[in-house]
Amino acid sequence: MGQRQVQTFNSAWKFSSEVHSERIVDLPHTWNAEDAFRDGKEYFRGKGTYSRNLYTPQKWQNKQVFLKFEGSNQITRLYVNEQLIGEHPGGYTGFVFDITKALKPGAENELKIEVDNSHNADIPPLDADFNFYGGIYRDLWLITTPKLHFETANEAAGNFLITTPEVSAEKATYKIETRLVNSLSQRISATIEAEIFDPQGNPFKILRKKIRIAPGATEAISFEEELRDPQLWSPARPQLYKAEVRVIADGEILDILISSFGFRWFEADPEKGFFLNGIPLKLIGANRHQDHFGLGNALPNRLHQRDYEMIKEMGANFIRTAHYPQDPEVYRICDELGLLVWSEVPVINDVTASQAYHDVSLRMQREQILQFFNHPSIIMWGHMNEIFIRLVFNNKMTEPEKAAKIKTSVELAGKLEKVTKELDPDRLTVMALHENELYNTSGIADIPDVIGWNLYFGWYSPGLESFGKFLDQQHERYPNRPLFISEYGPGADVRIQTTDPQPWDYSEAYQLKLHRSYLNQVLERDYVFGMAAWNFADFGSSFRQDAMPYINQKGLVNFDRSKKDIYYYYQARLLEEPMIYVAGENFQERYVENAEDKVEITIFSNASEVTLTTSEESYSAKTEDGIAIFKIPLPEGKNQVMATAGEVSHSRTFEVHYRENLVGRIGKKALTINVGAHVQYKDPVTGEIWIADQEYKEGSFGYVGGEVFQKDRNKIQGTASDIQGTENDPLFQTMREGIEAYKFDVEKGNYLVTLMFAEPQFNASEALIYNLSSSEEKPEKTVRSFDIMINGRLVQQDLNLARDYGKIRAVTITYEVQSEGEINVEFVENSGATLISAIKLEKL
Ligand code: GCB
Repeated sequence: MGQRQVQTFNSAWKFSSEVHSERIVDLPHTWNAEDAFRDGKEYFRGKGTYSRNLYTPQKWQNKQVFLKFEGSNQITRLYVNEQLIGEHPGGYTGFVFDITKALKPGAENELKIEVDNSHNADIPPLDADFNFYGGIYRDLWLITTPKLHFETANEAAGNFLITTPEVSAEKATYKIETRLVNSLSQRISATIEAEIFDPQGNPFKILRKKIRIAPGATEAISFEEELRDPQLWSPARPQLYKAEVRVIADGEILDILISSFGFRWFEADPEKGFFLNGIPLKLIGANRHQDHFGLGNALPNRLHQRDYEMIKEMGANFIRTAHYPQDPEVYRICDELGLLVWSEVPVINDVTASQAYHDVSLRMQREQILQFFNHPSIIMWGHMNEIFIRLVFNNKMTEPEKAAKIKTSVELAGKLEKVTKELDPDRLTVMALHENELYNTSGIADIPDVIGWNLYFGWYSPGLESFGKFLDQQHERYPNRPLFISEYGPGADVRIQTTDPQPWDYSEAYQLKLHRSYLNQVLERDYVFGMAAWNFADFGSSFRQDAMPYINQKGLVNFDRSKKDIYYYYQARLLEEPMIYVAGENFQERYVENAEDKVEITIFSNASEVTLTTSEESYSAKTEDGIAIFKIPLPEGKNQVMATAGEVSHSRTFEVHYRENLVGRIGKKALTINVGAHVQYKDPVTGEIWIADQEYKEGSFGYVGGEVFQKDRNKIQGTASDIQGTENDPLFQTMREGIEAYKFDVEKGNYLVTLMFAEPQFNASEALIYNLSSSEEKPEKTVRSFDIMINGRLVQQDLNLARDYGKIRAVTITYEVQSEGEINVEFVENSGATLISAIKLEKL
């Protein structure tokens, strides 16, 4: 047994800040778990203070005492007994402080940790599409060691390095590098041992070196060995070796460190793609952010593990820890599960020319590499993401300013590349680019080994098919560049459903359409060595205004990790074991015209043919790209269907409604319509389904006149603004403008008519930078006023939404109506165009 003692130091810290009164918290902790989703861009960015006492027993006098942070965002300052011990810039890598000298033995010692997440021009990221949650959001460790010990307070955060410079199926070499520190006041002789265990846990080698080390000195001791027939690490067989290094003096083991490692080799060929251990392997997976619903970035390890388990269960073999190094647990679990990793530092969107910014970026890269070096799962070190995106969209910068910015960005990329290769010549370097020629013309794309393209064709730029064309052009122009698709994906909100998906409608169906197309286009091209969906899960981004404000909804799973349909689609494309899934977890309520109109049911399966059975019939269909679509007649009411392929089956109940019968049933069930939208929307609180809109036809219901409202983005319907005063943003974001009437052919009786509106015209103070299209917001329309008549009676005169309620605010008005046999809601314009977002009709 060594004498090093390692324990978490997470419990019962006193926390306070300018905006938080003193309270006791446990780590991991962030102070932004709530306000980033309530206040948007105004979430608290400032200084938080954690304090507590540490009692140090007398016997600690012959120990070294360290505090190890796994991550704390973003500047951390540690004080012990009011003495400043040190400061660490950067929120995503670990660091260790040696606090031995500041401690009073046999006494209470005051610890104070200041953490500051204010914007800081010297620390990356300067800006990015995610939240910079403040706090000590990963585990904190208290470590005591004997005076003679392995180096702990360094950029490696105490890690020792295991390199595997040569690996083949027949033999491998491995090198173990340790650093020993003598904090004693005399010279001492010691033996350093390294013992190696095979993946089955059997010890098979002990290496030894003797050393004499001077007081106060730090010595590097390394071992190099060869091994026959290594048991290789791969996603299919993630076999891990283990190394234990020990310091022995006077026959006593003083210190021990342990690390897993593995043997594998790989290459990314610009023509043929990726090879692992000599075997071709297309890399398919996702990016992953580290935050979670309700918790911000302060996750218990179990939730980190669960994400990667879900990624593996999806059939993926790859993950990009976008956009920053993640919890140490992440790399450990990826080693164990067999996921290949691209890990990167958060140099994103913009850089400054300041020396300090460059230094911190380089330091982050050194820390990430040294801390996570031994993980066989990691194959690529990333060092920049879309570094020119701010510049490209900045119309205030002069040309010389732009040129200077480009120059410093290219210089920094060069420096990052150099540091990375010096520390780790055996892995690939990579950077992620957005769709812009500047990366080529500036030369920055020539710096790393491989290029990742973040491509949003079919979303920010038009045309799903443009994706493959773009890749072919790049490949032709730069045939020696291995290409990877580092991001792709549309926003998708499970409340929004349709069988007629369109770009920007946020439907799950459009998410399926886009991912399917991208998968096909990548699989057709050997030279693209892999792809990572954006993003594994929905994540917090305070400036976003999507279907859900402050959330980037491009996840394959929701922010709480409940699965979207697309997750199962990937299983159908990637899993080898038989799978089948009836899509539509959130699309169980189906509205079709009548008995002749068919219900569309989508099945995901990796079988070539699947069967769908209803209570009446059985149908079969071939799958294409993992999908079989059945269009079948179903009676109104609940219908259970079962999909089968060989041994596997899955069933789901769909509730079918015929639109032609809806007005006749208003007495039993209110009719709720998502006016101006081709999608249906489910309010998760009331359970109401706001059905897709339709034109009026006799005996039924629908709109008369007007057009679907289009605000921005290539004539995409609706607005993506955050509608105030509602959680049902999508319902208010789509609308019909210039509408003349909304009619229902109902029977005589008393009704409630609810009209819902939002004034969409306002000038967004900041355009969404990720909108890569060139369309501008239309100028503000100042006045919109209209009257509303129901069955010929004026119920609302001069409704001016902006004046009476404010812009982009949800407005709901319910009117009591007596009807002799129809309901006719007329909209009469005074100035500007009439407008309505949703309508609900209930019978009393
Ligand atoms: C990107 C960025 C990523 C964003 C994503 C998006 O290209 O690299 O950070 O979150 O686009 O959703 O717009």
